[in-house]
Amino acid sequence: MRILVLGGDGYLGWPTAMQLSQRGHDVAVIDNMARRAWDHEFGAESLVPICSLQERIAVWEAVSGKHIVAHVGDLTDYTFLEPVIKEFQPEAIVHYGEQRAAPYSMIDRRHAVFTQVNNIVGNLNVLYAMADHVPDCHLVKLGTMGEYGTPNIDIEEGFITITHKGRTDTLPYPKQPGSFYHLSKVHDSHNIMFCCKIWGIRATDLNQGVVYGVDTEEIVQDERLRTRFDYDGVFGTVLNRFLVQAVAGMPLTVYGEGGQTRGFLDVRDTLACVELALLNPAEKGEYRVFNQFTEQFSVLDLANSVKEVGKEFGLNVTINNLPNPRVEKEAHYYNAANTHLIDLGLQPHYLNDTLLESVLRIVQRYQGHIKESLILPSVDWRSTVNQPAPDVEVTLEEQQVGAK
Ligand code: NAD
Ligand code: USQ
Repeated sequence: MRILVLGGDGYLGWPTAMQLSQRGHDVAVIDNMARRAWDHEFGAESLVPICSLQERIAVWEAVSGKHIVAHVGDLTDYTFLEPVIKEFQPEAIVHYGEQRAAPYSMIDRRHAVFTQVNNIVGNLNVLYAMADHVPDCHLVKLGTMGEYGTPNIDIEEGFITITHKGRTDTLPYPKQPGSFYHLSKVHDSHNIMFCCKIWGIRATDLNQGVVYGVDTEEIVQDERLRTRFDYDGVFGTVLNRFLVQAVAGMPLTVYGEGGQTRGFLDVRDTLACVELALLNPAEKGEYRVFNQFTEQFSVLDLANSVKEVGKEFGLNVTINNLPNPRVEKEAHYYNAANTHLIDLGLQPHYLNDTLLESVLRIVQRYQGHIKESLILPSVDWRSTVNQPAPDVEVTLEEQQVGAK
């Protein structure tokens, strides 16, 4: 299959591109390297050093004999995107290429606007290019479990059947996202569903939970193939952050009570789910939603697991319940369905001590790179308004170009 991976330089996009090319697919990737530039705003970087996309592609070719084609450009720029899609004629597009951090989107107005423009316009451009040039292509779009929020009823996979005043219909599941980033994914979902309806596009929206882990079958073949590993207070996700904090000897940063419960999955299962969606495409005109996670944990559950495993490493791990910088429920009902991918054959890698130990070992290898100043949360949901305006209004793109 000819597969175009959008966001192919990112945490998930790069290992996905390698795995799909290993499986014999013809793979091209698009990325504008924005994720690397966003690090310059905070003086952050991936804990695990990562080579440039071009170097990783060259190493992958030497290791596997497989060639991945890279296109460096911005999805929001249709003059860049359209010819790539027109010429490559993808049979499937895996779309990871968005700004994905909730805290980044809550810094201030500029970051909120940037996140929504980047994500929604990029996604809309992809939909137009598909309709114009590859109408049979299957879009596999990464959405998020956070689109649903934390309702006091079971979460279904995208749709819910409701009887109201004696009439029954199956409708999109209500969305109550918790950040401008998560909202951008809701807006994407609506646009995709609409385009499936009006143009007959086929699409799978993967509502993914929080991903953890560092190793995939392909990555472990050469240290230069490693994917990024974020631990800072803006881009780091919770379990990856706790593992770094444990090694750094810093208390685990549980926000508030720690009863926040989310769906989680191993990075290897992200790749497996995407492959299952690709091999079992949506019908023409079909918009379907799979909830992509394998287990549910509360933040406190995770902190306690890291504390236990830390003991085996001789680490004295402590937990600090910080005032929650986010506006979210800290104790709530949470029960989400995730049967569609299991029905397609997903065999999950469940979180266990062996996995935690293997990530801890990688973190220990790069312990010297940990910047402790980046660990505490720096973005508060309540103070995203009334931020001092810059003297001269520059766009984030201009600021990032300046930082490079
Ligand atoms: P990432 O930030 O590491 O990778 C995203 C990549 O997209 C980056 O390399 C970035 O440069 C690129 N990109 C962003 N905007 C672009 C644009 N306009 N044009 C071209 N390239 C652009 O993120 P990730 O962790 O790999 O996540 C990938 C996707 O999966 C995201 O859409 C995210 O919302 C979703 N997701 C991630 C997680 C997680 O825990 N990491 C969980 C659920 C969903
Ligand atoms: N949390 C802590 N301490 C920390 C970091 C986070 O208690 O040090 C808490 C948060 O308050 C939140 C939960 O852990 O309740 C998850 O936070 P996170 O930063 O790990 O994940 P989130 O902001 O939800 O975003 C991540 C990815 C995003 C993806 C989402 C899936 O960055 O791209 O969409 O996970 S989901 O959570 O299902 O929406």
